[in-house]
Amino acid sequence: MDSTQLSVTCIAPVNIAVIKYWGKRNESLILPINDSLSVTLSTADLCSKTKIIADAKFTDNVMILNGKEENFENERIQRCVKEIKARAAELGSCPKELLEWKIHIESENNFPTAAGLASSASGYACLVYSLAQLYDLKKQEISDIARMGSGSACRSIYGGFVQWQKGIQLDGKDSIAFQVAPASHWPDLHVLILVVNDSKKKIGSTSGMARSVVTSELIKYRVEKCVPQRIHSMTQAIKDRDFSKFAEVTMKDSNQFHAICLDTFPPCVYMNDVSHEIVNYIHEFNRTEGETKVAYTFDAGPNACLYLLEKNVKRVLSFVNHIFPNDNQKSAEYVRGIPVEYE
Ligand code: 2P0
Repeated sequence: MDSTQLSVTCIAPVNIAVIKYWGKRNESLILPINDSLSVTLSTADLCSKTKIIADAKFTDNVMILNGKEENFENERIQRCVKEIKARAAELGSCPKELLEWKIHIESENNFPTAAGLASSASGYACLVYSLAQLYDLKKQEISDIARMGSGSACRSIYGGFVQWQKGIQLDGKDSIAFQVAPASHWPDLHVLILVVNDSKKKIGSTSGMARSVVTSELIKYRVEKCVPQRIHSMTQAIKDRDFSKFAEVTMKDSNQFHAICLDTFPPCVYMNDVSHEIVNYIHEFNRTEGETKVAYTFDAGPNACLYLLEKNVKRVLSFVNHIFPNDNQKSAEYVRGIPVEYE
């Protein structure tokens, strides 16, 4: 190679699941017990940005996350870097000496951690995508490598509507994400995130789901009897742009996920009183409007993600502002997003 330095910069967006991933069958490879399905949001709204510099003169590998140095030996980072390099070496996709050079990684999110939104999905998707650019693995399947960083990250590798199939192989090679439909298929679908203030420290997703797998009875029922049908109904709802069906399945799956969290022992309590009020208000709103105009879904925290059609955004926003005026007592701010398509 002529040059002694190479650099790439990439961005990757957040995704919000409508059929939740909860539970692993293999902790170190991050293999899930059920399929999941999500919508990837626009990078203009919520995303991670990662710059990687490889330099023949660097003496150490360095990882800086949101301005703070991280331990490069972190198991998840190591798994991603090693796997990408192994594939590049096997395929001979880049010069051999490039694989020897140390790398400096700098990553940041364009949304505040205080917003309470999970950044591991966009963060690891961005890290793995950037590494794939650096080592010229552009046309290769990389969602299984992003998965080794954080399960939900594999879904952020693709835009639009994305399914993560759990796979059946022990090595996880078939536990990958794929696009169900591009964002352009349903451009008027919007997302509104209500950031619910909450000071309580929640149990992290990784340990919460591990506890659910061991202690919850309901999780077995969900995996066997509910998720396969839901994936089927959700895929059909997306294909038909059937908002009412999409909303019903989204809300039922969120509720069942949180029921499993409560069936976990000791329980994982992620939703708070404001979250439950939002649920009640939305059902009441849909009932009085005479049709389902909004769907809620909650991840491992109290924030509500609302799915709705563009024509109803104004009406729903005025409803949200009416029930949660910004009085600092019981406030819900919002972030708006749309599904995104990207290369
Ligand atoms: C999801 N969540 O499908 C579900 C819904 C949270 C609730 O994916 O251990 O941070 O890194 O694989 O990916 C959060 O799980 O967990 C998650 P690890 P991750 O979006």
